[in-house]
Amino acid sequence: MALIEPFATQLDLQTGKLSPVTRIVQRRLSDMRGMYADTQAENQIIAQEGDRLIYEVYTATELPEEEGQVLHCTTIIYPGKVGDELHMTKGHYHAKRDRGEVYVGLSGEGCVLLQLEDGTVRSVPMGPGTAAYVPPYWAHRTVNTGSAPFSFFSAWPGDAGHDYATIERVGFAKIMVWRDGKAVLVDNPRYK
Ligand code: S6P
Ligand code: ZN
Repeated sequence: MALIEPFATQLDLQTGKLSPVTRIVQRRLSDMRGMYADTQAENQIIAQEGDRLIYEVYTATELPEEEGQVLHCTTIIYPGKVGDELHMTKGHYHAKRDRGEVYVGLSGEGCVLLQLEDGTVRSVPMGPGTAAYVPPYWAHRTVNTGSAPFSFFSAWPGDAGHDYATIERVGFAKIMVWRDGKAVLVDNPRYK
């Protein structure tokens, strides 16, 4: 296993940004084609306002993706909706399904949606200071349920890996939508 020098990273608790930063991944609406339930709304946003920035992932230091390392980063999800569905991450299973993760809320309001392969879904609300546990076997996707950016810190085992393809294919059985002035979890009409 690689021997890493100890180091610290500065976390901005207001914005969720890390410094120094070596990699910022930006996910725009076009990177998530087909993930929001309302495809018409998705196409309309891209045609009328352009390719909206949905979320960013800040990584301070590239660590080897191997057993024993603890990978970590922050995510900032900007507020907004596609149709009535709230801005969210793509979501994934870990390639090694028996690897868990911890999320710590920094700013804004949101939730983590979790799903087992049999379609069981759970929703865990998050805000500043919430430590949410993502147990092994659960796919996870985070959602901004507020009107400000929602940011959180995450840490997971170095050998977990990421399986995006399964969620791209089947989706989540529930989606978080804005109805009557609040965020509610409803059945996903496009869940396969
Ligand atoms: C990694 C962890 C998070 C997400 C990030 C973006 O295991 O769960 O750091 O990568 O929140 O979400 P996604 O679904 O695009 O990776
Ligand atoms: Zn993960």
